Amino acid sequence: MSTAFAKTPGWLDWHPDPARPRFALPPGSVDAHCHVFGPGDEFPYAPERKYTPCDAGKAQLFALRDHLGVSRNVIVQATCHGADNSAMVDAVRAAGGRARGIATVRPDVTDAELRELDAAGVRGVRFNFLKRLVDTSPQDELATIARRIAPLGWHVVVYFEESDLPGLEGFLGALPVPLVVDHMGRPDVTQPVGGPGFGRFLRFVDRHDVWVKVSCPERLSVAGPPALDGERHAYTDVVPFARRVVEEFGDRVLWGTDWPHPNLTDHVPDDGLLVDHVPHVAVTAEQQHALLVANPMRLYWPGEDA
Ligand code: 0GY
Repeated sequence: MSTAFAKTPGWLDWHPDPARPRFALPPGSVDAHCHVFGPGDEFPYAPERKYTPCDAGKAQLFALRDHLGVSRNVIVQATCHGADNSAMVDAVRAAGGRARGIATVRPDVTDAELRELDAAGVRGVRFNFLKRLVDTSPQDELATIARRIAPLGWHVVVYFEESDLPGLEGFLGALPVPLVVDHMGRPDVTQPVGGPGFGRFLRFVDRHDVWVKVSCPERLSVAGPPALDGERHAYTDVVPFARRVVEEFGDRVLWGTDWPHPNLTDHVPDDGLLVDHVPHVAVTAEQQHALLVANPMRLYWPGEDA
C-alpha cells in the first residue's frame, strides 16, 4: 500500500475475498468497466483529484480477472489520476493484449500523444459530467477532443446522471464518434422503468450511435439487498432497468465490475456475487454471450477471436 497519500476519510476498500461465482462466465468474457488506482508511490494521484482512493494496482486487477473467469478488461481512466494516464497505460501494456484502455485527455493533447496511446491499446476517451468527480469542462473543449480522436476510430465514454441528460443530449448526439454510456446513465430506480426519465434515456440510445454499460447495480440500487454474504439475488430494484436495456439494445450492451468501486459509502460489493447478478439481467445464453463476449469484442478487439 502507498504511504505517499492518505485515503479520503471513510474510504471503503474493495472486497478482500470475493466469492467464486456460481454463474460461469462464457469463455472470452470482457469486464468492460474497471479501473486501476496507483499504486500512489509509483503513479501519484492527481493534484486536482476529488478523492484519494486506496491503491488498487494492475496485479490485483489481473488476480480478480482470473478469479472471476474474465478473459479481458477495459480499464477506464479514473478521475483521481486526472489526465495522467500512466497507471492505466501501464496496466493495459502489462496485460499483453488482454486489456484496452479509456483515457482522459485535454484539448491540447498532441497527435503524437494520441498515436502513442492508441499503440498502447487505448480505444477511447472519457467525458465525465459528475460535478462531485470533476470540474466541468466547456463543451467546445470536449467537442474538440471528440474531433481529434475520431480519425483513430475511438469512441467517447460518457458518465452522467439521469437528470443531466436533457441538458446534454443535444451536445452528445452531435459528436462525430460512437458513445458508450456508463451505468445506464444512472437512472433513478425508484421511478418506473417506463417513466419519463428512463424513457428519455432509452429514446436517446435508440436515436444515436450509443452503447450502454449495464453496470454498477450497487451504485444505483436503493432497495438492495447488497451483493454480500452469499446474496445471489442482489439489487433487485435495478434488474428491470438493466433487463429493459438488454432486451431493446442487445447488440449494444456491455458489462463491467467497476472494480475497485470508487466512492461507495454504504458497502463495497463482493465481485463474485456481482458476476452472479449477470444472469438476472441477461437471461438467455444468447443475451449473455452478446453482453459479455460478442459486443465488447466487436468494440474493443474487432477482427479478433474471443
Ligand atoms: C465509476 C464511478 C465513479 C468514479 C469514477 O473515475 C472516477 O473517479 O468513475 C463514481 O464515483 O461514481 O464508474 O467508477
